[in-house]
Amino acid sequence: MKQRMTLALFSAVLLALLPACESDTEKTEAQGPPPVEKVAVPRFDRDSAYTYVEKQVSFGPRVPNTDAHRQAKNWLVEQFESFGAKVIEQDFEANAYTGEALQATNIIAQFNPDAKKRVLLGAHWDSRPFADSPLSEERKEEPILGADDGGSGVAVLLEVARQLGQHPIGLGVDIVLFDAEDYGESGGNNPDSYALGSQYWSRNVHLSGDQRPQYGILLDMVGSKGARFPKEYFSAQFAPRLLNKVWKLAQSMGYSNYFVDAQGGAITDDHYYVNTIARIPMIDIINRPVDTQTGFGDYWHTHEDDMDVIDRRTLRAVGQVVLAVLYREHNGDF
Ligand code: AHN
Ligand code: ZN
Repeated sequence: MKQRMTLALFSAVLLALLPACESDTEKTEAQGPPPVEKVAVPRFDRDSAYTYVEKQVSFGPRVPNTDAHRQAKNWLVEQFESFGAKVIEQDFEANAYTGEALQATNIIAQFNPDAKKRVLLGAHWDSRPFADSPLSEERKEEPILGADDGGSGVAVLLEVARQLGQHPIGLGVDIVLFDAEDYGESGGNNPDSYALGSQYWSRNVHLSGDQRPQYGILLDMVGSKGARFPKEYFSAQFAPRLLNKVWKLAQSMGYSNYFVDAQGGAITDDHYYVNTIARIPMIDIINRPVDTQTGFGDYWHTHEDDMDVIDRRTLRAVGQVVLAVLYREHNGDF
């Protein structure tokens, strides 16, 4: 008798509790997924980014099929892994316009590899095998250090990755360091001889379906003193809304001296192939000074492209804008 009473009481309590649980589930279902935990935009450490340029340059020119290239690759992979990223080495053989077969690797660092909503960030990690700018006067057959041309974009993305490791967000981020970007034929008649890594990646995207990145940002020559980033032509053609949003954000952060309100010329850079082959809208942040003979910095494709051209303030401006895009995107404020 006593036992039956207890059971009845127990059932009554259970019944009283059940509807409460049910209505709780109904509530969350009606409201959709829980709101994301907002995360403040971390501070981009320009000194850290600067040391990442120095380290790359210390290997020597990062030209495919050389020891410096292999050593730099191993170091880059280690760095990303130490920041908690999942790293994919996408190896491929590239046919250079010279006839050489290049052993090349796109280095892919993923944060939140299972997340659906993803953003792509890119830069090229190789450096040019010749110093063949029309302004170049010495050792034109020798490879360049590429502190800015290659090194700066990679350094900014390494520091962004370090911050992502320290201040986690739910957004999926795919950092792709393209190889064999700068092994192309000078003169402008053979643009497809450049950007071999991004052409390969765009035909072999490491993600599919609902995981494909929604948009991308490419960094190329983002570290020199007084750099100027007009709105590059293909970026304006393929990703006009993203381009204007990023420039507006940069200007609101006080970086209008770098992110100028001006139309820039077309550059067949890595983003061109990501846009046309992978069909992911991607913009290019690239230094285009006003009054130079080449349209790039005077150090471009010369041996002057060393640590002396690098300015921490430029690295910071670009890095802080990239971080603002990612964390605002995560927070729903971009
Ligand atoms: C062309 O010159 C056709 N594209 C490569 C742009 C570049 C060279 N970026 C860095 N170095
Ligand atoms: Zn170059």
